[in-house]
Amino acid sequence: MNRIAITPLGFAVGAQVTGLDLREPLDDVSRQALLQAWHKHLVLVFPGQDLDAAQQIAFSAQFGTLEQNDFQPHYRDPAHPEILLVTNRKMDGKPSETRNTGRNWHTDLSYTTRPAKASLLLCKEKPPIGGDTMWANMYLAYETLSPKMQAFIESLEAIHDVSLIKGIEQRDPEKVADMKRRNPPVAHAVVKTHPDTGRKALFLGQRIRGFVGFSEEESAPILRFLNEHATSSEFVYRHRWSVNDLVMWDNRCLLHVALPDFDQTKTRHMTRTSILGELSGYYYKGGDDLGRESVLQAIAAVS
Ligand SMILES: O=C(O)CCC(=O)C(=O)O
Ligand SMILES: [Fe+2]
Repeated sequence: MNRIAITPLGFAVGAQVTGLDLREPLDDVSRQALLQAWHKHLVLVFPGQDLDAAQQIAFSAQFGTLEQNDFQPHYRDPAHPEILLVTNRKMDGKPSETRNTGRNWHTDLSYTTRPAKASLLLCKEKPPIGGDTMWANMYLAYETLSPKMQAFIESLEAIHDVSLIKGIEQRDPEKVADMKRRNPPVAHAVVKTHPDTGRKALFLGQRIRGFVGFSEEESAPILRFLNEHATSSEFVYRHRWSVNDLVMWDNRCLLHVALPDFDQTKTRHMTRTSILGELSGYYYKGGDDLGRESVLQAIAAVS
């Protein structure tokens, strides 16, 4: 019989889970205990889990249907489409395309109409210092806004754009063009209700180009305020990886960012699985936002 121990790691986010061998299937009691801890702590860290690709896939699949990474097919493990390689190991003799994955605050696959429900990232190799990842609690970010601001953003929709992935311009232009073709901009509500907990959370990040119906000039300061607030240090947990840490997080109530705080000549190799989320949002065709220039022209026309 497994003896699960759950120890909080941060004030706002994060708990460590020991007492489980993730190579073994979960029994119902353990699965329920994990889900309960996950809904409470949002990020679960399982240290000492030396899983191969098939074992990571099998563990992840106990929480839902796995993403096959069709949104970003160039970066998956050729032998296992469920595994995305987040690595700075050279691939085919060239610098890896995913060496700078996750360098701005984001939710996985927010630029699609099916943002990931969860992601599970396993550390296979890491530099001696740094290469940390941070997560921010979007329930607290929402709940600590004033009632007036909550009311203001209730109907706000943000336009998520794959081309705002930080460092995307350093990737192979042909692959990037293909990513953009596959992923036209998508509008998502800024406030979403978590389907399991019923709590409201902010759905934000730095891959947003503005708000539907707002001009760029109007959007920018609102977005900056909301992102700064959402990633305040009170809401953040910063994880220092050890090899064989598996970290499972809930994308529906978190933002995360991968820090470049390490010697890039040292290997950092991570494998990620993601769980399919619910369909949400819509492809944004644009056109209904009035730019500042057009407003000024409209005024000139009537005055
Ligand atoms: O490499 C990391 O620490 C996280 C990268 C990332 O954003 C992800 O795998 O979703
Ligand atoms: Fe990510």
